Amino acid sequence: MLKLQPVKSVENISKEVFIKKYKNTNKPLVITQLTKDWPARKKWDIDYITKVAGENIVPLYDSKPSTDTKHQHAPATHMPLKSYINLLQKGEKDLRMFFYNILAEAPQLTKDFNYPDLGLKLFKKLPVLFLGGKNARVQMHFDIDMADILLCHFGGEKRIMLFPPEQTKHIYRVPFSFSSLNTINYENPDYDTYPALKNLEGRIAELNHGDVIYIPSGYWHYIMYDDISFSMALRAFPRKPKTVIKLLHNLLVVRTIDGFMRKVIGQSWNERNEKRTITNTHKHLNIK
Ligand SMILES: O=C(O)CCC(=O)C(=O)O
Repeated sequence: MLKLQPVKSVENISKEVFIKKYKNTNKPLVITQLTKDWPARKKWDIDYITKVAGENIVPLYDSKPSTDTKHQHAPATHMPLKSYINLLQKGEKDLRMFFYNILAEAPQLTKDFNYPDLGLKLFKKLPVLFLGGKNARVQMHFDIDMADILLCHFGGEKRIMLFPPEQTKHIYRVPFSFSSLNTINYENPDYDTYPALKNLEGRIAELNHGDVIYIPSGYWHYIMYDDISFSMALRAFPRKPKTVIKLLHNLLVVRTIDGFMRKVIGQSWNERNEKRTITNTHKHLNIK
């Protein structure tokens, strides 16, 4: 098992304490009662979402690595939300709804929550939903936009592993991507093949209906759905110059080079990056 400590959990927190102890120090936190007065806490479940947005055609993503010239974040398929939920209820676990903008696509839902004042400058145009089935997994990644995130969870349980940016050297980041090697099983790591994982240290949280987790900018996260459930992410874009530069670098340099090389050389670009992941990670590593 990986070295994982629980994420600290509180019922509520003042803005001042949140800024001092969590935002300024980049530490994750679960807040269980932040959504206490939101209508969403009473209303939001799978049936309600189906009632409100069931007819919407939604893009769905699978966990297969892109092995050709296609963009690595292209949707696998599209279908009405109600058909997708039907599939989940029959046991589908690979297809996930990802970064679905509810302000644009299901604006009725925006009446059911508010933007908490914790000292994060939350961007009100981008409340996005993530939905997955029982046993779905979200590959280890960090968010390209380097946002601070409040992930507000509804429905059943899910668990999330979190690793600060300083742990990147142990995580097998694939060059020109924002994810790690998708052959790694973080729940049952193969230390013979991936010895750097022995040095990896992170945190784990269990999220239940109504819980909110603060994911600081640049944190790696891996998500395990234990039930059909969904989360809404509220995000605050970076303001510190160093982090803004990282965001621009991710968007304009890393993503552009990757997109270009995939188009031009396709699968051999992917293979080259997978090999480099191992050599880069093992090169400087002092395995304990
Ligand atoms: O909860 C999920 O399914 C994914 C959330 C996520 O990866 C994110 O907010 O970046």
